[in-house]
Amino acid sequence: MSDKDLMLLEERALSEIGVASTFAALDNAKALYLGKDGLVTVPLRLVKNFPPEERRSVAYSLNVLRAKIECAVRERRRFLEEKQVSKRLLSEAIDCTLPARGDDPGGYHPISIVMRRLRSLWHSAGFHCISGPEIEDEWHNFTALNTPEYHPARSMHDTFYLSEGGGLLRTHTSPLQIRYLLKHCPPVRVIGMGRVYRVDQDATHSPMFHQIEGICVNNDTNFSQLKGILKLFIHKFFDDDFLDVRFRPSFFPFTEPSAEIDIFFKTAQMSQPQWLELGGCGLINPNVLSMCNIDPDKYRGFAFGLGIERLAMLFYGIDDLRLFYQNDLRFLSQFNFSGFK
Ligand code: FA5
Repeated sequence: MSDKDLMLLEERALSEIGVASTFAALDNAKALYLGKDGLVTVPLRLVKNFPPEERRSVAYSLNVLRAKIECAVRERRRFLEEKQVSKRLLSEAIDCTLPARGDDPGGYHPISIVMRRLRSLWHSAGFHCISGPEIEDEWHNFTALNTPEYHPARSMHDTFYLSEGGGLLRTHTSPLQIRYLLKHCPPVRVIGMGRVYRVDQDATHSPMFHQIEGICVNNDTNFSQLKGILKLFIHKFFDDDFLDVRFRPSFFPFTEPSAEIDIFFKTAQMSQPQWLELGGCGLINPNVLSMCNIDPDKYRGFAFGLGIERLAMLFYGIDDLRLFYQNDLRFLSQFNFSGFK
């Protein structure tokens, strides 16, 4: 191999390595010259066949060339690495001079707005607010509410049972009656609100929804008081003193007599007003009072339970309850200038 051949080989190798623009191209260039069958490796291997007087100088020149190529590869690799880092830094740079994303302070969810309004309305009627656990036991959710095991009413409340500990997600807020009455003597006048769970899902039913429970126990509580206060509440809530309210006979194991509360209402989607159900109510069943160690001969009570999503849907004219839980800001942001505070 002549000096000229070596010079040409060096020129070609250094120029190919110098223009390699990716790590893969650089590896290929290195392999072409220094790989197992590379253009420098093969002559180096064959040096032993050269005449003795040439062998030393050819081997020396090839080794120098190999060292130069290795050095050029190292330098090019460092260059590519630096380029990669600066590209990344540039793409991840934060421009502190850009305007902020917006000054939207956020707001209450429509269900929270309605719950705040409910709390304030009932508070003004002398009811204070209580709360209870969402994970209940069968005794508080069913048995103490006069719904013994195998009672057909339990099947209507098919719920989510916990695999350990025998707990379940409460199907209604009525266990609050038991929890509160076990610890407090009459007179009692409270409301409780919160999440409840059922195996239900369509445009007007959700597997998780909210209820408000009202409980009143005293020695002269009666059905007229229940009707009066619910009617007053509905008129105030919908801000309409002429709204028709109907108490339709019904059945709940924990109240006797029991009724469904309906209002004659027209939403934007309806051509005619219709009777729409808000919830259930009744006089607390004497068995429930006895379960809570309250003498049913001395005290009587009323209770009611209303669906909060139902109230919110009617109030705002929303026809699909699922909208409340899709976290769509275009929907949610409409409620924070509604006048509710
Ligand atoms: C009850 O849950 C009784 N605990 C109410 C009660 C309390 C009666 C105290 C007597 C005394 P009901 O299953 O009907 O009743 O539910 C009450 C309201 O919750 C319904 O009228 C409806 O407004 C709402 N509701 C029921 N299921 C759903 C659901 N899956 N999604 C949204 N709202 C619902």
